Amino acid sequence: MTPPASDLLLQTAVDAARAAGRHALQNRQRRREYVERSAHDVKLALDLECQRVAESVIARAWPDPRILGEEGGAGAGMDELVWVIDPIDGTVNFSHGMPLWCCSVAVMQGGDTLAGAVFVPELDELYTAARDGVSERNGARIAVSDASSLAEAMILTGVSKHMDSNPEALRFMATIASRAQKVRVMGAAAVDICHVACGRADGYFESSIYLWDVAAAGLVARRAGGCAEILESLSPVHLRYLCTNGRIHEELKALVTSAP
Ligand code: LIP
Repeated sequence: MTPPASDLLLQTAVDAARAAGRHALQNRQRRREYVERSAHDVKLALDLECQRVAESVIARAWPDPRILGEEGGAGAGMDELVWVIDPIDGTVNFSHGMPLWCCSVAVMQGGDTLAGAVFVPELDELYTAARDGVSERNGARIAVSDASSLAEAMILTGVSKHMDSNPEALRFMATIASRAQKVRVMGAAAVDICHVACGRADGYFESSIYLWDVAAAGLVARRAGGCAEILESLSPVHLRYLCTNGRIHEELKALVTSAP
């Protein structure tokens, strides 16, 4: 199936991410209404509500959409459009009142992201890209940094919510920290990757992350001149993922793929 024009898809992704973000922001006082809690993660009533808000915006524009996201959804054939939603990426940040969290909406077909929007409500920043366009923040074009070695690079990373069964994130962090200028853990993968896209950071790596965390932001980074790739698929939606400004890509990739 030939996909619809990417500007139409992007507009829906923007509308859905903004609507979900507004809902979360307006209900910030309910940020500790937990649906589930585990040692290193939370699921909030607002995660579920924001997912429903995003889905209803998408369904108004594209009837009977296929949805895949942190809060559930069905698989789809290679040819079908799939809307990939993370209603609140950085849920733990959000639950503490930390402003680094976002709503991420991507539309994919056969493994390619056609358009994506990442809305960071508390910074009032909207990152967008379509696969045949440029990346923008609040309508202004953005570009990756020009750092050309790890020694001058700030690398963002994350600690898996499955820490207990998967402590390797800390080993990766130690390895990267020994070579980069600085390593930071900010707590919201999509925001991290958008920060690489606009040059505030030079790279992002996570050993255990999900498709809905990276689908929209990865396209934003690519269309801003960066390089984003799945290093390993741990399942169809569970990934080892690397995104950089392009210039440090091979150096960081060699480091994380040879890390003990
Ligand atoms: C979170 C990520 C974070 C990562 C966590 C988690 P959530 O997403 O964005 O950077 O380190 O493991 O996956 O669960 O808040 O959408």
